Amino acid sequence: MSGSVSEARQWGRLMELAEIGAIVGDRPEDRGVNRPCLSAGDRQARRLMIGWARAIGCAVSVDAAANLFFRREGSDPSLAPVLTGSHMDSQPQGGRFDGIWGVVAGLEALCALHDAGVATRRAIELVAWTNEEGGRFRPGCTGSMSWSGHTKPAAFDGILDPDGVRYGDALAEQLAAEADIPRRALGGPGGVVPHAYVEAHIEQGPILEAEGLDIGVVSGIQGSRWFTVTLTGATAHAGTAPLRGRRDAVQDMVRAITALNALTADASDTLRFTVARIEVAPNTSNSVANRVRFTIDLRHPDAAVLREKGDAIEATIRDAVAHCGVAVEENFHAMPVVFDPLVTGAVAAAAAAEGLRHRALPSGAFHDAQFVVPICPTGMIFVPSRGGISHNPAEYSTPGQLAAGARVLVRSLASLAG
Ligand code: HGY
Ligand code: MN
Ligand code: MN
Repeated sequence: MSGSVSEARQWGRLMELAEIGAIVGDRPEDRGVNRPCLSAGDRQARRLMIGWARAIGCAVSVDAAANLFFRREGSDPSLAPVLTGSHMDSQPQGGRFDGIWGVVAGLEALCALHDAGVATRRAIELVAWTNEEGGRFRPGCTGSMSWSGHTKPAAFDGILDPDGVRYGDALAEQLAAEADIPRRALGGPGGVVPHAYVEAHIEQGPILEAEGLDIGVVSGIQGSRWFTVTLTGATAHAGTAPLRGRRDAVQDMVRAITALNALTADASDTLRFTVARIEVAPNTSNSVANRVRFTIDLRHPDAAVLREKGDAIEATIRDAVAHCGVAVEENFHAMPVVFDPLVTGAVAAAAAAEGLRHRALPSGAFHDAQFVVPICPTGMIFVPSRGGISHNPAEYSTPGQLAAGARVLVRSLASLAG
């Protein structure tokens, strides 16, 4: 039935979805998307998916976290379903494939099974997780963390986006706009536990392309910790206030980041330390900044290193800051995970059956799969990213690479679903 995967149908759908929130990157040929979660564009894209899924008889449902599910029945309803999926939201300067390909590939797999007239014993469900990126509302993976019981959904309600919109209100707006779609219970302990979960995703790194490979059999995901740091000083006149008495939040941010660079220095270039979102107040050129808020994204595959370095962040900042008040809040902590041989084995066998060059590969990016691991056997499929570029409109994978990924996905799902 992998022969029923249609490269043209999958690519056509991806390009149609890429029109929603379309943006152009640094070069005219870099066509990306800015499609935040829980937005009108997100709902428009979801309606496209709903139409395509209903056309092959899938049942559609949405849970209280606005995770969107498409279900293809199996021959034995008493068996737990196999789950596949990814996310439809993008970074503000996102690409046309991060997340959304995994959802479209899951639909392509269901269409291939439908076209081939293949019945699986287990139902297969496709999910579009809410807010994987954390681009609009920090942190990411709020949909899969709610579904898996990792975090109580209400814990996210007070998060504000850059325009001051509450997550809880944006979620309510999404659920109201999709009131016509049947509801389903949140998953995890309270709901139906899937038999297995497979997520197809672009690699977002350079390895598959550099090694001339077609498929990554993802072995696991490194750990991530996110922090928000707030420095509070005193504003003053840039022309009249002597330097010695200032409580300059920007200068203290520089001191703090310099000290954090030393804390996280790693000659092996394994650790990932990123400061990329900075808010300054009053943000005028001739008033000393009295408040700075900046984010920290810290990652490492070894839980002990992640713990040691992450736990040292607050003290490092307090020691480095000279004049300002310091507040450090940790708002995301995803432990490193190792995927289950039941799924990695199915993916490797599927790639081999398709005659595709493949290897085991860890993920540097986090994914919703990270939060499904404690619920059921979980794994992922990677396809190459051109130049390893992602979170950038220049992100690209070819129609053929994505079709090969969909063929491996449908084979993996069919074998796991019997
Ligand atoms: O940041 C990440 O790792 C994911 O791509 N959102
Ligand atoms: Mn992603
Ligand atoms: Mn991403």
